[in-house]
Amino acid sequence: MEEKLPEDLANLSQLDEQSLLEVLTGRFTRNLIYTYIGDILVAINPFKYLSIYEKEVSQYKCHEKKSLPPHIFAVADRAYQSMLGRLATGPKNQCIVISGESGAGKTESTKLLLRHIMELCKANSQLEQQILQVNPLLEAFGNAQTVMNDNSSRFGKYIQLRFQNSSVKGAKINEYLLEKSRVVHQDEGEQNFHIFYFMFAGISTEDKEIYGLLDPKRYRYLNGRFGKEDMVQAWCLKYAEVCNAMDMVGFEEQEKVDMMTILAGILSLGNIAFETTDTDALKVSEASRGWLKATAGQFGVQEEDLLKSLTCTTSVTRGEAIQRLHNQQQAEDARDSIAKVAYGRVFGWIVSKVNELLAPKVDCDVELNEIGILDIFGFENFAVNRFEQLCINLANEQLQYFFNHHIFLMEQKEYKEEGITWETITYKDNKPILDLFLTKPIGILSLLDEQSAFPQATDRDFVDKLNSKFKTAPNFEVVRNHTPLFTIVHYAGKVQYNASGFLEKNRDTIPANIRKLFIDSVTPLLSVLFAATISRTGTLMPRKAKLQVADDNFNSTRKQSVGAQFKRSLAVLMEKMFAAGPHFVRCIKPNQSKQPDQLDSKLVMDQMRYNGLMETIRIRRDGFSWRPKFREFAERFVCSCMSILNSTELSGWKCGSSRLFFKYWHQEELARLLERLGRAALVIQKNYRTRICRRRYLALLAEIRRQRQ
Ligand code: AOV
Ligand code: MG
Repeated sequence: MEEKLPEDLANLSQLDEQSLLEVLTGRFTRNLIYTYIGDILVAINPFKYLSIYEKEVSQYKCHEKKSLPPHIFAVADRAYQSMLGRLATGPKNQCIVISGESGAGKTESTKLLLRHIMELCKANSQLEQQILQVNPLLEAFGNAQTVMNDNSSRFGKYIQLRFQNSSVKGAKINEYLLEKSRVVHQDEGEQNFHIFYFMFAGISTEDKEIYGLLDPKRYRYLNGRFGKEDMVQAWCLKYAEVCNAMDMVGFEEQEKVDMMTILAGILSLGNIAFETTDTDALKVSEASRGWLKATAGQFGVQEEDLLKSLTCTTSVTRGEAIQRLHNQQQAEDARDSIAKVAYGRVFGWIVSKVNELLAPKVDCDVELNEIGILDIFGFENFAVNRFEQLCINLANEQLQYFFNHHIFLMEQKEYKEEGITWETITYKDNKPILDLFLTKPIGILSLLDEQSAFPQATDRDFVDKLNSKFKTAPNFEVVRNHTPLFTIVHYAGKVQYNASGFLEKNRDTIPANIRKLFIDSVTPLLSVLFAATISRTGTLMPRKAKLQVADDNFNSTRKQSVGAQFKRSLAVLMEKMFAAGPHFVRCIKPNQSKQPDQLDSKLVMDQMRYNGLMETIRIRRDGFSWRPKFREFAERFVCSCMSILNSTELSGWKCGSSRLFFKYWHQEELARLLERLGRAALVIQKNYRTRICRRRYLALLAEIRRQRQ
């Protein structure tokens, strides 16, 4: 069995798609969901609880890879040891990049990684608990049931753990593009954000009255549906967990009350309907007068003001306020946009609050190192794909590119530069797709911005523009249809997008009168949320902070479009990740029906192909994934490097013109050899670490060069 089901695919003797699939399937049926490709972890979602996260906690600590089966904890251990400089040379900051389609297991992996890193650094218990509580909190507000995943992340997040030496000092979350439209609309088989259901299930009858919450089935934004008994019980527990998390992280009681009231207000708002009168003016339907009153109460605003902001737009031209009356559709749009913006602001506020509370409390001259964990929304292809899916899939393209860049591009470029004999491994380069989105001046996002800037332009105009610009582009397909559709051939498959609503969602403007309405709210939280500005990367910034932060973080007075903001935040993220030591977890979804013990071969094969698994195995098997510069290497192993390099146990490494080329397993072997060379050697090494002795260094260079000839 061992022979047939290797733990490391880079050791496969026979390498073809079929045998690879057989290995993964064989392991999966034995509940072996984790498999290595060298230093990369492949994880197949088991869709059931496996008891592999208990005793393993104490095993995967500073362990040798070969000594234990593949595990997600091993990735955490490796990232942590690398950050401490125990394993390799290279940057101290680390990033763990988790990829895979929707429902493949990214978020669960993130939680396991986080848990294990906290275990490894033996965090002080309060900070550890706070950091661990961030997830249930963010999931309640940012996750929802979709057809692909019952707990689908509807936002992307990059969690950065900050360390001083080996102990954690704080954390910071960056969030990306919450799918706000879900608040007002959910497709068939999907739900609103979890928190709404948790709230109804968990809140006491008394509190329901205080917040003004009625029977959940009465709310249009919840599609008039609620859960069955067992569901409600589970949600009730979840609500308690969220409340507990808010307490642990450090939210104040009043803030929680305000927040719940705003959520209740959003639901009431959704029930306001409009009708035209005989005089063609618009009014709130008789049946929803009560909802209008309730909403005004919950939002802490005047009923007339709320009504006005729903039924007309006020614009200021040459100093004169001009009112334009809404038609029914416009009034409904205004209602929905208030709901979306209010929810979006609450979410943004939670994240900034978490960041404030978890910010490292250390002197500013203390050097902090970082482990970042990236958990975004996975690749999506629904029956109808909208602006949100376009952004989500773009983010996934970007991640795939990051993976390709590290694994194939950089590595093979160095072989060439350093004169290492190498047979090039080709891989599916998705740069053309990224360019299709991001290139200036004529990428999809720029075209969208251009069209969004014309008040009269329609979604159809946008698609017509795309069609004329990209009809010959390799990853774009024109769709002839009455509806504004277009198709993109993504790295993970073809997706047809429906552009209806693209311009509106990209502009995402809040009319001045709505903003004013909320700034004047007597609910302190609401007022603060709307007085806040949004930084260029999309993070919510309280107004007073503006003066303290460099201008660069801020918008100019003109608001950036959602697309432009997203593009920028992705660029910032990539810059950070490119500067860190990367660790990859590739999640695979075994079946579409979310069932345990079922593996759909075609589905898995598709993912293996678009992930480039075969190519990855080939490069890990034949290639050299650790390529320190001579100097880096010498600094790290200063006193013992020649004896190590000359050791008969270390074979298969090569020497380039300025770098050494090691296989992925060499790092561990070196660490072990170093250990064996004794404590004395280690002590000397430690002393020399910061300032390498020049004479030794030159001798080493000469020795390496001599060996190379
Ligand atoms: P995702 O993050 O990759 O999708 P999740 O991490 O939410 O996917 O996983 C989906 C579901 O699969 C979870 O709710 C669990 O029920 C199950 N699952 C995943 N990993 C494990 C595991 N290691 N052990 C047991 N069950 C697991 V999305 O957020 O939709 O892209 O946007
Ligand atoms: Mg997720």
